[in-house]
Amino acid sequence: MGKSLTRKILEKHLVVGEYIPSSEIGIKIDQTLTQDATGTMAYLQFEAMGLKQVKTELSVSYVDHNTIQVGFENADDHKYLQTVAAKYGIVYSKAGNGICHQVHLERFGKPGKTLLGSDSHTPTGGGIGMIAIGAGGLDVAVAMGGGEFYITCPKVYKINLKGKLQPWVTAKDVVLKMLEMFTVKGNVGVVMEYAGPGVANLTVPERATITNMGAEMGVTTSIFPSDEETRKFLKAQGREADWVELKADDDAEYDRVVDLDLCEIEPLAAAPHSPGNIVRVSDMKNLKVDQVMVGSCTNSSYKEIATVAKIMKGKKVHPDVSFGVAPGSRQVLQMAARDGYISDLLDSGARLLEAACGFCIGNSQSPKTTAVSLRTSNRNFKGRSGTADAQVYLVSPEVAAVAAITGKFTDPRDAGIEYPKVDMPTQFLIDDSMFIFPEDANRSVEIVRGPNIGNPPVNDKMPESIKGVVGIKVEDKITTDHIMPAGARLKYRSNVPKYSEYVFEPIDPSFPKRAMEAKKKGQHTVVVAGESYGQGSSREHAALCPMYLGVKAIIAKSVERIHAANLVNFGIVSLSFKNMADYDKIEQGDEIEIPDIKKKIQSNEPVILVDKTKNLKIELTYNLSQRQKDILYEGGLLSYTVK
Ligand code: MIC
Ligand code: SF4
Repeated sequence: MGKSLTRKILEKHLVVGEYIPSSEIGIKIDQTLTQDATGTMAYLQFEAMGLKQVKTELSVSYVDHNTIQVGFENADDHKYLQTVAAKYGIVYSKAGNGICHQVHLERFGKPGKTLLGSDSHTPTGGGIGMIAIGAGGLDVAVAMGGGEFYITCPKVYKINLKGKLQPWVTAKDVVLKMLEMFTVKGNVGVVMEYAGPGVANLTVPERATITNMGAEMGVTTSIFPSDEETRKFLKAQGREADWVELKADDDAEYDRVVDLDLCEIEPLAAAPHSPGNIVRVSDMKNLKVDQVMVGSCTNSSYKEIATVAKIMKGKKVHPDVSFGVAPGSRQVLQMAARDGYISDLLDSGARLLEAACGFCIGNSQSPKTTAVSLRTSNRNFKGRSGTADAQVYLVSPEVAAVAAITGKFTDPRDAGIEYPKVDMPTQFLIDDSMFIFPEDANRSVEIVRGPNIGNPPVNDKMPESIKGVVGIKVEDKITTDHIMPAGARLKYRSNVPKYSEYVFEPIDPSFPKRAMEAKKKGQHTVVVAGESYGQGSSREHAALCPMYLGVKAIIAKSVERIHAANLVNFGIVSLSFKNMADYDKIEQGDEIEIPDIKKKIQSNEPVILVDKTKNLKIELTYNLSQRQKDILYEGGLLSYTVK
């Protein structure tokens, strides 16, 4: 039997373990990326490791999330990131240069390489044939130091693409279709590998849209082969030398094969409040729209911005709609300006937004109360837009543009507009002047730390027994946006004590005070959760800040991949129920004890939760490798790495 492309790349990078699906493997990381919101903590942790320089082939530090600069905090972080990059040999991409994933695809991604990024949408690189994985900042810091990255050796699903997309149907609809089929949970430890004759009909940015939003399925990553389209894209970026042909063997073995006919897909949307809540645009007809936002790392390439501009040309934005367009990178913005598309957009009444995450992370463009907002981004979790009761729908740029004109959800196929044809450029505008490339001479540079930048807190060693209280009980599908909100709170990422005041803010703002009081009394806090806990972003603050508040264990029906790894990295034990019905028996405020947890885990014995309030004993399970256990005993990866 032949090999999948995923297997070929992973085997080439394997440093620990064997390629046996479901076992833990350690892989070599060739490239890393960070963004400012997770990067500051990642570099503080890197500094704490005491190394002289990064050991990867390439590490890039992007500033794209927090470019609003209300107050001094963002600017302080940016200066810190710039100086730390110069010192350790990291490429620095200034604010305004674009969204990390879009820029990385344009300027640095290489087929066949591994990329680890402190952002959950790092799999965008899969569009160019990379194994690109999102992780917490501390894992990225370790990889920058030359350490391997650990994953569960994945199951590989072949998504066999056939046919061609019809006019007005886009790559966004393909990934929304995938989300309809696979949902947002239950895909942990899976890689989606796209193959088949339909692949050739998708450009690299279209493939990147699919691998980008594949993150919402909870998979390890998604990948496309590297073919003639990939060569053309890299050539147009002046990087043909980076191209290699890569594909699966014809007789490759897969864990599952699913056929997807591109001709049969129709315009789709993800309805509030989950990317997996898929509806047909044709069924949404006439729902009035208040806001339309085009951009984010999912849909902001040159072709997409040009297509939107062509739809808007000669037309006006509906009087009741606020329409914003954020190109994904400075390259996209410069080209769209040169080719007259920005002018067409402005003529129509569009608002030009910075080439950054902006509206997608909820730190700007919050819609009005109860607004219907159509966005081309990838997440519509409740409140993420900054407006708790806004109804956010995720759609393609085409559906977004047509709604901006009509003021309501409209099936673009029925709008009476001719489908705008935009060809992929054969030559992109290349201007790398907003990158600062490290020079050896700069290694003596002094790192600038503004008052917003603290030290990464270190945890105590694992206690023998956990004794305390159920600090909060939450339901299924709690995202990291619920645990650690971004938006207006984003500027406290470098200040853990302050940021910790907002843990679980959208669910129960009184949690941090309760947890802190318990901590002061010497009690531990545990969190009880339903299925798919920790969906969404890679932000390690969703583990780091609870750790700071004294959380020692999460007892959940299931935990998503990146968050599960972050919990281990910050010394929080992730436990599950042997009998899922026991979830219903525990309540917030219950006094609990998990006796001898350390010894039990060490000797692989079942762990028992004693609920003293209810007078109950509940059996808990765990799935930890020896390496993870050792990290937990030390209180987290930082202490384990520098010990
Ligand atoms: C997101 O889209 O949720 C973010 C903001 O990019 C996060 C990273 C972060 O919280 O800083 C992600 O996707 O990992
Ligand atoms: Fe930025 Fe949004 Fe992409 Fe996250 S999903 S990296 S916030 S554009």
